[in-house]
Amino acid sequence: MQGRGRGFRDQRMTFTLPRRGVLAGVAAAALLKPFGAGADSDAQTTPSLARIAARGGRYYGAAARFDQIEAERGLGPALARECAQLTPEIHMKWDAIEWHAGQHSFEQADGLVRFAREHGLKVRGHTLLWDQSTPAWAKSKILAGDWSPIRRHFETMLGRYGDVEEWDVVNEPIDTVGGKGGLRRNCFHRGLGAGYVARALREARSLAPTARLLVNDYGFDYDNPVEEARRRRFVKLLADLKAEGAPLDGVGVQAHLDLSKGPLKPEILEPFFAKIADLGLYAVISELDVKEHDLAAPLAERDRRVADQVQQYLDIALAQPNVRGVVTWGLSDRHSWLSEAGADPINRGLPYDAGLARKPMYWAMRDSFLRAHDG
Ligand code: 9MR
Repeated sequence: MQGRGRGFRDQRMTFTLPRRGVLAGVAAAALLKPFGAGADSDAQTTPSLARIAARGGRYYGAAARFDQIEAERGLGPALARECAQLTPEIHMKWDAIEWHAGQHSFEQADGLVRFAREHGLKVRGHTLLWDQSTPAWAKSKILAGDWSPIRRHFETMLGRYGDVEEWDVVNEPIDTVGGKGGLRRNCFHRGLGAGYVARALREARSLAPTARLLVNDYGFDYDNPVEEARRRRFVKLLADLKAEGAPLDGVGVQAHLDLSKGPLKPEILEPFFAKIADLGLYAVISELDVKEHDLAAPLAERDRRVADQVQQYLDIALAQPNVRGVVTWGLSDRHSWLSEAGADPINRGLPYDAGLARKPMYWAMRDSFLRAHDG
């Protein structure tokens, strides 16, 4: 999937914004700016998403790539302005760090960490264990029952990035369709058994005594049988981990929203977050974005649908005291994983458009934070 997201087309168009607070006029002006045209004129005066989120003790962050920050004028300043935190979209994954056994490539991860530090941003660790980003050499050892590559990888990452306060330790362990007992048949499960999640948490804790340790997964958002089963199995996994004393602090709820999946329902989502809270865990909305359903609809309508979905989701999520942060999976549509290379039109499921102007999803997020925090 790497290298996608280049389907850039100038999207400067005029349309009527839905009401988005007092800044709607400013937003309309921002929508007309081309990518890299410099800061929006209001950028210095409008509180950023990070500052608005911080009013409720929460953080706002975005997934980012150092190569894109270097290549795209305007992206770095926008990230630095809006975010309190960056999640490396790919650079801290095992295959990005150690494609060949013992040969480490830290340049991109270090670059992102340096950029974050220079701008006073935190970094979320993403992700220590994910089947899809495990290099082939490590997979074959793990499949043979060997834990030692995991231990060494954790030592490397938690040692080098000791400043990181929050780690996705295990990514995407749930699979209620093709899994075994609802757990994904990944290399860890197949080689090491279902106990790998707890063992990974313990290993991480031994190397990072003060970091917050999370399990991160997707597919919990909608009212359908598959996602209902996924919610149940996820909560059971969390309960089992807590019951056996595994050092788990929180969960990442990815929230890759999808407009083809129907309405979001408070009666589905609220109990889900409440069950997580009952286990003494906090939650981060860790990869928020929206996959569009009808890319042929008029632009204003597309943006309205995306913004409405985000607003509905965040109004529910931010009413939960245990939701501590929101991360969008990228800042600008130009770099979204949802737009394959050359896609035309591109998906518009992030707060900034491809020209790096704020769009209705941005104002929806802002309004949800304000409603949750200021009443
Ligand atoms: O957005 C990421 C994409 O650029 C990478 O090619 C891919 C593989 O490393 O990972 C994508 O991010 C995924 C995240 O790490 C875990 N949840 C699903 C995300 C989208 O696939």
